[in-house]
Amino acid sequence: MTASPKYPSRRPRNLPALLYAALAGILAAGTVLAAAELAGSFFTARARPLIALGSAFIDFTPLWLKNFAVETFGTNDKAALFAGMALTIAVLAACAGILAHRRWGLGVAAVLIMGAVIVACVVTRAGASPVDAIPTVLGTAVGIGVLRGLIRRTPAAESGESGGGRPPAPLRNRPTRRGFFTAAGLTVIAGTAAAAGGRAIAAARNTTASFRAALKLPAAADPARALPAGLQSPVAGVTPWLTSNADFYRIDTALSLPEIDAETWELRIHGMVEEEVRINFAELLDSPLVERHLTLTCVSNPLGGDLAGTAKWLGLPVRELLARARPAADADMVLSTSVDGFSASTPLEVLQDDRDALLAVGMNGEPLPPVHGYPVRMVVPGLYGFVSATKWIVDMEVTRFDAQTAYWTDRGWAQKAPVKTMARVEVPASFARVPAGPVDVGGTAWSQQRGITGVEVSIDNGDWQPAVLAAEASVDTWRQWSFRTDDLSSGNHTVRARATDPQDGVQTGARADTVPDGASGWQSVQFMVE
Ligand SMILES: Nc1nc2c(c(=O)[nH]1)N[C@H]1C(S)=C(S)[C@@H](COP(=O)(O)O)O[C@H]1N2
Ligand SMILES: [Mo]
Repeated sequence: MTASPKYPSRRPRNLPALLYAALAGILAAGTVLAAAELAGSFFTARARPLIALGSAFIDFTPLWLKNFAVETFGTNDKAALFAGMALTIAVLAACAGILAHRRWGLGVAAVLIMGAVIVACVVTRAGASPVDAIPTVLGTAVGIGVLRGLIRRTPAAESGESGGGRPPAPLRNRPTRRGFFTAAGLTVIAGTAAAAGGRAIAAARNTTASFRAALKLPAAADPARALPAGLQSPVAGVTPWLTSNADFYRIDTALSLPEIDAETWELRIHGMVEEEVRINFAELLDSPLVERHLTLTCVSNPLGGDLAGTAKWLGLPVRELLARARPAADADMVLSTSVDGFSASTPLEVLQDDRDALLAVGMNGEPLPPVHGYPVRMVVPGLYGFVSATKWIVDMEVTRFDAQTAYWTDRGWAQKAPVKTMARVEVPASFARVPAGPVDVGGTAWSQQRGITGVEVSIDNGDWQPAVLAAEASVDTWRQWSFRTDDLSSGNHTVRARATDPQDGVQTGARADTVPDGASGWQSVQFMVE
C-alpha cells in the first residue's frame, strides 16, 4: 500500500480516529432511540420509535428478502428483522459519526435527517397523531448532545489534527483514549437505563392487562349448539378437536403486541354507507352476541401444516353492524384495519349473508387473548385469515375492490381467498417408525362453509379407500377422521389423504404453492414399519 503523498503522516493516526468517530455515531444513534423510548413511555405505544421504525423497515423490505427471511428464520423472522434493522442503523450512524468528525455541521445534519426519518415513520403509522413525534424530537436533541460530547473527546485530536469542523476542545482538556471510553461507557449505561426505564414505565402505565383480567364477558344471546359426541378421531396423537387459546396458531405482522385500552376502543364503520356507525366496547358487549365454533385457517399453511385452529368465538355478527350503516348498492368490499395498520379486504356479501361472520370479543370463554386481537377482532367462516380475520380492529370502511387494496393483496396475495378443501394426515407423523401389523392413520380435514362429507386414504399409491369420519359440529368447523390399514410389510410406506366436500367434490390433487390463494394438493406422509 502506498502512503498518500499529500498527507504522509496523517494516515496511520487518522484511521483509528475514524473508528472513534464511527463509534460516537453509533452511540449517538442508540441514545436517540433510548431517549425517545423513555420519553415515549409517557405517551401512547405509537409514540415509541423502535416499533414504528421496525414496521417501516418491514414495509420497505423487498418481497424476495422478506420471503427469504421467513424461509430461513421461520418464526424467528421478527428477531432477524430487528437484527437487520439494528445493523442498518449502526452502519448509517457510523457514517454520521465520521461526517461529524470531519465537519460537525454535516454530522448534525445527518442526525437531524435520521431524526426526521424516524418522525416520518412514527406519524405516518395508523392511529398516530403529530404529538407522537415529540419523543423522537427530544431523543434527537439528546443524541446530538451526546454526539458532540463524544466527538470532542475523540483522542485522535492528540495528533494536533483539527478534525475539520468539529467543535474545538479546550487545550487543557486534550482528549484521551480513557476520556473517550469513560464518556462512551457512561453513554451506554445511561442509554440502557433510559430504554429499560421507558419499558418499565410503559408497562406500569399499561392498564389494559388489568382491565382484561377483570373483564367478565356477557353470556351469549344465541349460545353455541351443544357439541355432538365423537368429534375426536379415535387415533391417538390426532390434534385435539377444540384448540386451546394457548395452542392456537398465531400469525400477524405486529412487531410488538398492540395494546388497546378497551375502555376507549371504538370501531368506526364508514365509507360507502348511508349512515356512519360508531360502536364502543361497552355497547358491543351490550349487543345480542352469538357464540359459534369456527375453524380459522391461514393461507400460508403448507400441506400438512398446523396454521389452523378451532375455537368457540363470542361476538356480534358483522351483518348487524352493516345493517345499521346501510352500505351503498355499488359497494362490494369491506376494508377492515387494525390499530397497527394491518388491513384485510373482505367481500361485502360474505359479511352480509347468513354465515356467522363475527366481530369477536371472546375466544373459548375468555376475553380475546392479546395475541389473538384483544379487545375485538373479526372471524369469518370460509375465508382465509388474511382477507377476513383482522385482529385489534378499529376501522371498517365500506368500499369497492377496484378502489382500495389491503395489506397482503398489495404484496402479491389474492384479493379473494375462500378456504380450499384440505385433508391433513397427522398420524403417523412424517418418518415415524411404527410397529408391524395394521397401522392407524388419522387426521383432520376442513372445508369451511361447505363441510366435509368424505375423506379417502391411499397407501403406497394404491386405491383410494374411505376413512371413517368423526362427528361433524358444523360445516364451519374441521372434521376428524381415522383409517386402519391392512398388515403392512416392514419397510417404508407412504400414506396420502384427500377430502370431499359436498359442493366441489373431491379435493384437487393439483399441487399449488401457498401464494397467492392457498396451498392445494394431496399431502403425502412417509413412515416406516418395523
Ligand atoms: N391486525 C392483524 N390482524 C391479522 C393479521 C395481522 O397480521 N394483523 N394476520 C391475519 C392472518 S394472515 C391470519 S391467518 C389470522 C391469524 O389469527 P390468529 O393469530 O389469531 O391465529 O389473523 C389475521 N389478522
Ligand atoms: Mo394468514
